[in-house]
Amino acid sequence: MIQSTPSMDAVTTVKKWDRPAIQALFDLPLMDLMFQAQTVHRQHHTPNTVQLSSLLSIKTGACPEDCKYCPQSARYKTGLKTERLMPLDQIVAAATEAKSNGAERFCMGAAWRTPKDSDIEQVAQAIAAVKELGLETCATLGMLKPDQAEKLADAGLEYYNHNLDTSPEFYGEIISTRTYDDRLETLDNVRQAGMKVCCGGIVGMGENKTDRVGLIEALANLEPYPESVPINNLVKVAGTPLGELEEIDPFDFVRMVAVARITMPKSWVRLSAGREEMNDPLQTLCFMAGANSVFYGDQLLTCNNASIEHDRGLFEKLGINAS
Ligand code: SAM
Ligand code: DTB
Ligand code: SF4
Repeated sequence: MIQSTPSMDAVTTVKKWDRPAIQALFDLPLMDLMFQAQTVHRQHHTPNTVQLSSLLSIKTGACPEDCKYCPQSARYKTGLKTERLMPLDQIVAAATEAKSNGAERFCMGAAWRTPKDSDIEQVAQAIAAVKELGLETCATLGMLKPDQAEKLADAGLEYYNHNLDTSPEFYGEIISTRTYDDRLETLDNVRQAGMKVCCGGIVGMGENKTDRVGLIEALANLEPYPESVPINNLVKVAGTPLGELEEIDPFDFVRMVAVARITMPKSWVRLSAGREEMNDPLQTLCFMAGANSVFYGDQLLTCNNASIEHDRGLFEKLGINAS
């Protein structure tokens, strides 16, 4: 649905999705929204198929940023054991195991504000080694400068994950140590280097419904929109400022997935953090809403994920092909 008004036609930056159009999707009766999302999904993707991506924290904790949701920030006492950059052989061993468990993509995450150039050299080696195993590669290492993005692309990195997290107006309530524009700049550097963008956000951080509209607006109007869109349900970690928040209405989470699917029809929409806390019917609604990728493996970065055994059982029950 291309939105345009006479005044917008006059400028070059015509928005593909404006807030009223996105809000109208959120306001649909749930069955109508689900029908539209499933229809769009089937126009662009193989039905009953979910992509599996495994995560590994290659540098854990002691992060200087203050993201209020994150157990890895040095500012919060979460009891997390910090770890320096993981040696190459351990990364390769974890990737080998992920592949043998059935993962197609392998994502390496590091608790950095921004990597040092020496870190980039080491991660570049890991990327090349993981690619050699026949896995798709993804990394999330914090903010990147243009030359760092180029080095990662040269090493064979296919996707870079860097989330906008929430709407521009709510963002300041969650993070003060880097701006929305900083994030957009990194995303631009990733694009310029020729990599695919994995960019999404977190639901359940105390944002209001308009903030979810604002996040979708920011994502869907990126040029081009991200190839991969992780929708995380906040994992409430004790010791973080958001550790005691109330659960959001599960149908609101499903709506977020459906609106992401409709507004970014060709993307992988990834049902990301928070699946361990979701029951099977809720996850099933998310797949119906167009989620077609999950993080697979017993751990996310530092938090538990739905177990491999449980996921295999769920996919079997639903007739989902997963790889
Ligand atoms: N430090 C890098 C950065 O922030 O870009 C990479 C790692 S960071 C942990 C990757 C993403 O994980 C964050 O952008 C956030 O969206 C997500 N995340 C972190 N903690 C989370 C939590 N408790 N619940 C849900 N998602 C979370
Ligand atoms: C994303 O959007 N979600 C993943 C991935 N990108 C790197 C991370 C979720 C982290 C959840 C908290 C943890 O395990 O530390
Ligand atoms: Fe650091 Fe990333 Fe966690 Fe923010 S989300 S505190 S940048 S590891």
